[in-house]
Amino acid sequence: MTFTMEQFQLNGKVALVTGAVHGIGFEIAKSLAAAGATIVFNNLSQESVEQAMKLYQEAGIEAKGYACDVTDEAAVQKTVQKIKEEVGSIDILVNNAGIIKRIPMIDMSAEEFRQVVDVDLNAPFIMAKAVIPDMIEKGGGKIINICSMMSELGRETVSAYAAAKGGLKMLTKNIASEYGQYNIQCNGIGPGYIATPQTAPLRETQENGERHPFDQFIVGRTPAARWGTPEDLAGPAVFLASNASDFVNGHILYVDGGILAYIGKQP
Ligand code: NAP
Ligand code: GCO
Repeated sequence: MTFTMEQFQLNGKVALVTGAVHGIGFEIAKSLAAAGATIVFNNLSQESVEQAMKLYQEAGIEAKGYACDVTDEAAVQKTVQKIKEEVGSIDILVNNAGIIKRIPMIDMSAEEFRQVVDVDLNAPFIMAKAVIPDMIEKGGGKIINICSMMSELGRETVSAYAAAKGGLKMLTKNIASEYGQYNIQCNGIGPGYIATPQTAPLRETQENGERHPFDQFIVGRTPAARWGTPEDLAGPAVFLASNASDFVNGHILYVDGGILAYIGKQP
């Protein structure tokens, strides 16, 4: 088929972005809306959903929010059914909700490790499982899993997060392998270091007024020489949600300003 810009349009599509009340999820939801999709989102509490509804309204987007814990399979099944009845069945799922606990591994309890794996790995499985049957029935769909630098790299204090995001990379490839025959594309976005509430503790100015050492470390480690912004993920998200990527499956698109390509500055 000859290429036209129409291939990037999402008109008539229903997109569910999990945890899209601020940060990366909110920006991805706005970009999908700008490309024509109808947006639904969820977050843990009704209060945060209502606050976010106002943000969407201010941005001129008619989004519908649901209070739902992505780790609770029964609640997810119920919410996906409710979305189908109230908005339409889901064409695009973005597994964005995530948590991190920065604790040295030998000080981390097994319960803390499980909590991270539950939100960052088990929940994308639960969410994908809930939407795939309708995608099969309607002849296709898009699943985008928000992975991480930690899908490829390790560092001190993030063992659970790295284990979960590494697992999410492989879940992505497996969904592509298992359901590609039904015209379902499952890909990942691997954001680099992005300025959001999740990374705020790594960017705080020190008591002595100096930059956080991690802030300097990341800027030096990134060929683009800056932190990413949630807006940096907008174009990649629209691409992976649209027909322009129909033969891209099981791929992780790293949006990292070049971190994974770079050996680091010589001393
Ligand atoms: P964020 O601002 O903390 O957003 C994460 C959202 O997920 C929050 O709204 C959070 O709810 C929600 N959430 C957490 N647990 C949930 C649950 N059980 N059910 C429903 N919602 C839940 O973080 P972000 O930086 O935008 O990150 C978004 C995604 O990108 C995450 O998967 C993260 O791991 C990934 N990521 C981030 C970076 C980065 O540098 N920032 C880089 C790579 C990947 P609350 O508002 O209630 O906390
Ligand atoms: C950390 C960070 C990271 C990022 C991100 C990188 O403590 O190292 O929070 O893990 O948020 O996922 O891609």
